[in-house]
Amino acid sequence: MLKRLLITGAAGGLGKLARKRLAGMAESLRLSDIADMPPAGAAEEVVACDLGDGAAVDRLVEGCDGIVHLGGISVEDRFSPILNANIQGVYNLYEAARRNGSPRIFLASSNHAVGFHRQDEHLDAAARLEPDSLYGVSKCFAEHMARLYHHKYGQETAIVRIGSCFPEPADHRMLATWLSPDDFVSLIACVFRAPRLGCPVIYGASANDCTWWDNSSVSWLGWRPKDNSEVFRAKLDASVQLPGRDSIEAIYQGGKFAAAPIREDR
Ligand code: NAI
Ligand code: 15L
Repeated sequence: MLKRLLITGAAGGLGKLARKRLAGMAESLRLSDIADMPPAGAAEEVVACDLGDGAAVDRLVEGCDGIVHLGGISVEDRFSPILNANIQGVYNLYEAARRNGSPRIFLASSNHAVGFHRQDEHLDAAARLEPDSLYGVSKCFAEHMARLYHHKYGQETAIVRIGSCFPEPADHRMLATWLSPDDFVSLIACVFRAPRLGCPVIYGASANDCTWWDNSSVSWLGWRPKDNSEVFRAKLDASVQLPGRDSIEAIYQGGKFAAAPIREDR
């Protein structure tokens, strides 16, 4: 069992889920975000921290033997907030980890690091990075930081290209990208249970019939997702309109992110 597991982004959607579901994985949880969080319960610490503040991130990581890194800008945005949270923030996290015993990291990357691959392509861990947004570019940066610190310092990171982790898929694209909350939690458990991790790329998707991604290179991890988005297909057919067949949204894996213009930084 871990002694102290740090969860960044603890006020966010996945952070709240992790707070609730990961309590049994560590003697205590250190929960951090820039946004307000409910007060600490038993075996919890709540620490406000801007990931862009290097000294604060150093203090945050000190004394932790595992990190679930969920904090940051989680959708397309202007460059400056992405720069602070996802680029400076990830640099700060890896430097803090280097100075504090290299705790294992579960890194929330995103399918948008490869979102400009077409929906008729099948991707494995060796797929070329093809970001579909500034957000996607920041996730490529994070993945490269993980690789760099692995090669230089042996830092272990699970680079998880999360698909769409929500209670249900919200549109037809998510039939391929959906990651159920239960499968998300079981993946984190596998990552911290593995005797040796290295720095693998893992696609965070459930056992969906419709799939674009191949996790065979990490079968050794023992993660066996259980849920399947197919159970939601009829509901989506009845309630959600399909995008035009020739639209960018329908062609590329990143969907709307691939179609969105770059936002000016003003
Ligand atoms: P979210 O937006 O709900 O949570 C992100 C949290 O990070 C927020 O609570 C926010 O306050 C915090 N944050 C933002 N800037 C910060 C800063 N400068 N310093 C400290 N904290 C900051 O996002 P969600 O859905 O919970 O996603 C968590 C992570 O997983 C994100 O890194 C996201 O990119 C990634 N991800 C999520 C997917 C999903 O389906 N939910 C899919 C792919 C990736
Ligand atoms: C992401 O990276 C986002 O964080 C999440 O909010 C969803 O938009 C998800 O990708 C997706 O592609 O559905």
